[in-house]
Amino acid sequence: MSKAKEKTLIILKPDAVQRGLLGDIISRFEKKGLKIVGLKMAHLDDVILTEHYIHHKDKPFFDDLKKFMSQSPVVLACLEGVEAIKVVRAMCGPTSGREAPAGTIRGDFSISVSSNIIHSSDSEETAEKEIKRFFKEEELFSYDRCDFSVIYSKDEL
Ligand code: IDP
Ligand code: MG
Repeated sequence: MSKAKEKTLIILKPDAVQRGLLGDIISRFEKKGLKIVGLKMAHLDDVILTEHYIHHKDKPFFDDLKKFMSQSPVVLACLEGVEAIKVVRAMCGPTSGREAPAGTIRGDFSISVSSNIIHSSDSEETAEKEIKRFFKEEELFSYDRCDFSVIYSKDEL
């Protein structure tokens, strides 16, 4: 597989939708050089949120987190690029918007630990699972971006 084909999942959470930040955030990923290979809006229900956050089921914030994530639709995207998982996590910043450095998405747009704008996959294993959880095969696209020859050097592709 080409190095530039690594895929990760992001969820623009209800606070990003409510606050009209979708365009600003998606634009950052496009400008970085990540390719959007899947994009849609969905209202997540309790079943899928329980599955998605199952590793937090014993945390005191579990129920509130699910409530927050289902209070409005979210936007889901699958992004592709060299080391996409690590790059996107770094662009999002650490969990707390108060700790996240300026220049990161959470650092620039959030002052909360829970309402922190965006989710992104944290490892190859999670990315694979999460992409399958939220996207059907036919909702993911393979295409060339005409600027990739200047975004990457030849040996990176
Ligand atoms: P991450 O999104 O940075 O990977 P996780 O620890 O996996 O952070 O937590 C998942 C989500 O749960 C966070 O993005 C945030 O919305 C929420 N969350 C995490 N820790 C807390 C907390 O201490 N209080 C309230 N909500 C939290
Ligand atoms: Mg996490």
